[in-house]
Amino acid sequence: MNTLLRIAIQKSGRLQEGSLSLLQESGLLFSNGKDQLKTQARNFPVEILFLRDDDIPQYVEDKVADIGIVGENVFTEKQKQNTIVKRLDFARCRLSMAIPRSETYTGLSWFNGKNIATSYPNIVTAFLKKNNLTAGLHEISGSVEIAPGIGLADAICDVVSTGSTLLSNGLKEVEVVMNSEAVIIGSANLEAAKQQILDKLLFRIEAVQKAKNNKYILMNCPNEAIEKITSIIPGMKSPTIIPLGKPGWSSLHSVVDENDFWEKIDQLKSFGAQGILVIPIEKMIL
Ligand code: PRT
Ligand code: ZN
Repeated sequence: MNTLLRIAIQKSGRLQEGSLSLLQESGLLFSNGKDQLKTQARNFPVEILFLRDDDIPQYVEDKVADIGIVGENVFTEKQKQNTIVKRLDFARCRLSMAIPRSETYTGLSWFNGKNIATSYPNIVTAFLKKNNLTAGLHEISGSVEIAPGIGLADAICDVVSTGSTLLSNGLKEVEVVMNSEAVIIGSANLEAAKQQILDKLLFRIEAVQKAKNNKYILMNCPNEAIEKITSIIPGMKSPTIIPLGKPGWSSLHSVVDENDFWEKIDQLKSFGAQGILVIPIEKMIL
């Protein structure tokens, strides 16, 4: 039988959409029925398992799955023999300490002698230890934000994204314990055939990630501006320059980083560029 790389992803929840689109954008074709627990890609040697995110680190440690996609918060909390293979830049959030808004926060020592409700006992224990704090822990698996309001705890440690859940429960964020994003985790020693499949998949994922961070940019510019423009958007090797029908003008094509293209566009205009088009890139291989 041919070797398959087994990938565990979240069955439903905040990581599901990002995980599925990552695999699909990497060119994998597979069915994704609502009640399916596993599926095999039609065009790539991969089997996908749909699981609860909390179970994924254990499955990977036990080698039931070869790799898995989880939040870094879950990876850190579970303390399994896994490593982070790749950061995925989605499902960004933070794990934070929050206390009732009515409390005056006096700094970390505020937590001494307090009770903290959390679903992340290992991370909180390490955080308390690092800061020489002594506090009680109350482990609960969900709806952590209501714990102070119902008298179960003085403070919480939970995942925060926009902060609106904290706000609507009368809490305020006072310490960020860790930042998190979706990550691919893997067990240490993959057999060679599986490692080869993983390397192929990672190559594709990187091409998709690079493409997302870059845009294809085209513009018309006076020939005397070409050098200045090239210095700020050198592209992958150098820009493509095609003469226009209008003498003294060229069409210049290049690639620009998503994060600074607004700033660059202002510069380009000041150099005399006109008719600037910015187009998404689907895959990018350097
Ligand atoms: O069923 P299963 O166990 O698989 O899923 P789950 O319910 O345990 O996890 P899920 O789907 O809620 O989250 C999966 C992962 O998404 C988490 O482990 C984080 O890594 C990441 N993530 C990103 C988040 C959030 N953003 C987030 N906002 N996880 C949870 N939240 C919660 C937050 O705690 C709050 O209660 O969403 C609520 C809204 O957040 P605010 O701050 O925007 O109001
Ligand atoms: Zn979960």
